[in-house]
Amino acid sequence: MSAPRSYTREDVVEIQCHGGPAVLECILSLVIDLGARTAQPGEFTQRAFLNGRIDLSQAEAVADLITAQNRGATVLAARQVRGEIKQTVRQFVMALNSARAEIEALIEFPDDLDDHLDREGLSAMLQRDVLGPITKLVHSYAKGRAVRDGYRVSITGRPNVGKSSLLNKLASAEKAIVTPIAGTTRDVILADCIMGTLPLVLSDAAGIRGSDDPIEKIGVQRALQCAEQADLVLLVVSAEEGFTPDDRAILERYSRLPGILVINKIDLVDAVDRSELSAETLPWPVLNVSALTGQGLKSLREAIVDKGSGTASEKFTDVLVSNIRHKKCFEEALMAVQQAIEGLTNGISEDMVSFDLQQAVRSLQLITGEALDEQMLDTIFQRFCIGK
Ligand SMILES: Nc1nc2c(ncn2[C@@H]2O[C@H](COP(=O)(O)OP(=O)(O)OP(=O)(O)O)[C@@H](O)[C@H]2O)c(=O)[nH]1
Ligand SMILES: [Mg+2]
Repeated sequence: MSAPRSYTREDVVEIQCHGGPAVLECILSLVIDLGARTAQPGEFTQRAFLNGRIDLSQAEAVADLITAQNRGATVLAARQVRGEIKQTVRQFVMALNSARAEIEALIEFPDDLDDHLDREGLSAMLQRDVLGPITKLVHSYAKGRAVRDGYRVSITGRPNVGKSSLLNKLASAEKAIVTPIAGTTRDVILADCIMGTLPLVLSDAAGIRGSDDPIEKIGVQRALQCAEQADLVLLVVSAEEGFTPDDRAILERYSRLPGILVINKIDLVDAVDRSELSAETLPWPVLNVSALTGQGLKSLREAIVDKGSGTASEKFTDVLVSNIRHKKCFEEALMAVQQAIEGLTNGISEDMVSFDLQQAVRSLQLITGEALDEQMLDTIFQRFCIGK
């Protein structure tokens, strides 16, 4: 394929052959003997970027597309490969540059302009065209991440309440070891599954309790951390033991997150005692299940899908940020724009305001790769596999 109409914009020769390993090996050593070398991870995409075929956000989306685990993630990555983030950034940069041009004109030719800088108008434009939309983009990350990586559902609770049993049932796979011994699970166990159309990552971990066992202690720490990062917490309690003060302590720890209180082992009791669970003290819905008999699991699945479908549904029309690096750059840009707006309002000198706007532009250009950081480039392209 002749340049520039190839993936890398360079001349490319593609050799097609029979796929057996011996034939491949022969051809590979032949071309290497003739002076070729094997590609670095992501080198083709990196060249495409360096030769201006795609911007950095598009290159990153290629990696996302390759690793996409579900349809929603594929759709999102494909939109970004087509340049959704690039175009969004371009609009912000244009607005910021036009604001800068207005200010710079005043700095350079103060006598040419009859009227002074329209600080109010400029600040209103920045709020409407830049600050508002970027704030929205930063907030979209929670959804973008859930679409890309799956909705994170963390199963937590005291030891022995049936967390691992529940994970196995929900994931329809024997992922975690189940025994009657309290403190069985130590590592965080992850299971990918799809409920309805919702892709999710279930996690099970050590039961939360104080322990002198050094291994269990680490397990509990990981468990706490895991639930902390969840999109949805399933707090499992035992119907047999009732809602204990330790259960309440765990609940209070996560009550600011979306959650469901799961009363497990209902096969062991005649009636579930909900006297400790008044609506005022409980931020979450309550469901009765038995991980042993499967009773109530259908409703639990429905409740999980219901909670998650707003966050992680496949249907999204707005631009979503799904890459943590992009989110950080947007946040930096946001801070700089905020500072510029404050400067405009508080009568700060024009050159300071212009500097803040320039900072915002730079943060945005880190997303597209127009502003560059060599180390960042290496990190990004190392994520790729060889040959991409
Ligand atoms: N009767 C009954 N027993 C259950 C149920 N769920 C779990 N069990 C039993 O309770 C015990 C503990 O189950 P696990 O799933 O290992 O509990 P866990 O919360 O993961 O425990 P740790 O990993 O130690 O924190 C096992 O003997 C399970 O068979 C249930 O719904 N009903
Ligand atoms: Mg367990």
